Amino acid sequence: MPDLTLIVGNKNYSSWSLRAWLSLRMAGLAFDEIVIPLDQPDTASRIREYSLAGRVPVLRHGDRTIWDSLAICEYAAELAPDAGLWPEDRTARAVARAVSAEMHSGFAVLRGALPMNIRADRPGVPISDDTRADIDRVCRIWGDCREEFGKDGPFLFGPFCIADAMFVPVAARFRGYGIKVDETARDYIEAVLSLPAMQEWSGAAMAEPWILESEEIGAG
Ligand SMILES: N[C@@H](CCC(=O)N[C@@H](CS)C(=O)NCC(=O)O)C(=O)O
Repeated sequence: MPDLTLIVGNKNYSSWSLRAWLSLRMAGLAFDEIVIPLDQPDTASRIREYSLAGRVPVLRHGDRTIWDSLAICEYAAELAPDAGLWPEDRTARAVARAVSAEMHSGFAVLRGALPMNIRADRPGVPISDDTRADIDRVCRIWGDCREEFGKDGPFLFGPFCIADAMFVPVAARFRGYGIKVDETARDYIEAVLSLPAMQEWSGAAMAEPWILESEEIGAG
């Protein structure tokens, strides 16, 4: 059994943590977890005990540290090569990597305007044109992947893969803020949020005591 520990932020708010956690879970890897709540006086010092980059998620494997969500997802794929965390087909795999990288490095407007908040049930938050453009781009990615590569399952490339882990926090945002999307996107959101592992994460998020005002848009 690998000696793995994943350090994550609050499950309700930490979208990057969710991506890494879900990849490890879907790979079938056993791991311990440590939750470090964000925006607390000791958050920075607690994260720096594990990573000088000062961000979660962080994966510890024995005395080795892997930081950054996408690097952790890649590491999970290498530890569990039979788990299918990347598509087998080379073209599908290249596109899966491209859309994962696009999520990892982009969508700053969407991420800022609609912070991940698993507990949120707030349809009707105002959406700017720039946010709508990011939403439309995400839906286009989902539609194109589903159409070209998704015939063998309900996820972007059929069976679950890292690209789904990268987009699952966006699916949670769209549901939580009642974002209007097309039918393909609606079905995809339902599929990823219904994953038992995702239900497990959401249940833990709901039970957390911390409320971060900066992330609670459209509240009250
Ligand atoms: N590029 C990094 C981003 C990680 C990141 O920004 N994590 C946030 C939480 S979701 C964080 O650690 N924030 C630290 C803080 O707020 O003090 C990754 O993909 O892992």
